[in-house]
Amino acid sequence: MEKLLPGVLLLVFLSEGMTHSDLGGKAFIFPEESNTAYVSLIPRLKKPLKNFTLCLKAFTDLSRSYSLFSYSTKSRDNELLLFVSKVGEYMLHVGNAAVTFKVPPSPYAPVHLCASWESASGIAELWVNGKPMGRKGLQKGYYVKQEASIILGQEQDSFGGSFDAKQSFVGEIWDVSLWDRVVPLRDMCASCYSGNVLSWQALTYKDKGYVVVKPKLWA
Ligand SMILES: *[C@@H]1O[C@H](CO)[C@@H](O)[C@H](O)[C@H]1NC(C)=O
Ligand SMILES: [Ca+2]
Repeated sequence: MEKLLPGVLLLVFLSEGMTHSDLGGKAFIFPEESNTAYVSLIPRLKKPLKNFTLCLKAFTDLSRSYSLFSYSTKSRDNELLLFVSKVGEYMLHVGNAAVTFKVPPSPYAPVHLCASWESASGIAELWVNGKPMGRKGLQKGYYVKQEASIILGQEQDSFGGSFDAKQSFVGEIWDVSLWDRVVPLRDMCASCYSGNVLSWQALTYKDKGYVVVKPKLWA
């Protein structure tokens, strides 16, 4: 009986317009600016996150601010947020606090981003295209709450909503993965995208508005 449960849950999701799919080799394209287009990701998460590693790849030619990964809970809209405030400035938010990483700007090229955070020390790392951008500390001792609304394409200012077109993502995102541990990023391979919380190869998601899935253009 217990073994049947994941299948039953999946059917419930699918009946609500969810897709469960191996997106290996594919990307989400957000073709135009809006406050209506987004992809909602369903995590496999049973406990709060004491540690995490988030990786994704993206291409955009935006020069304004935009959200790359917006994970909200009912009490904190920026529970786990990866946000670009301007070209070359990446902000990682944990529990509504934030640190900024300055990255040599290389606009108009695809990026492979990995961010990790450890509760015990509060230390956050950002790696861009396999290179470290330093370490900063925030929210030492905090746990990232588990009842999440995870959205690509828009930045949430409330649980599942309050989007601003001027913070929307326009471009392509692929190979999104989330682990419930700190994965050593020095060894992170470009094709590692099977996180145990979110896996690009077994992704449960729901897309809304103008979002297109196509074969990816970059590795
Ligand atoms: C989180 O990371 C710390 C140190 O890196 C480790 O000691 C701890 O067991 C981890 N906690 C979980 C729940 O994985
Ligand atoms: Ca927000």
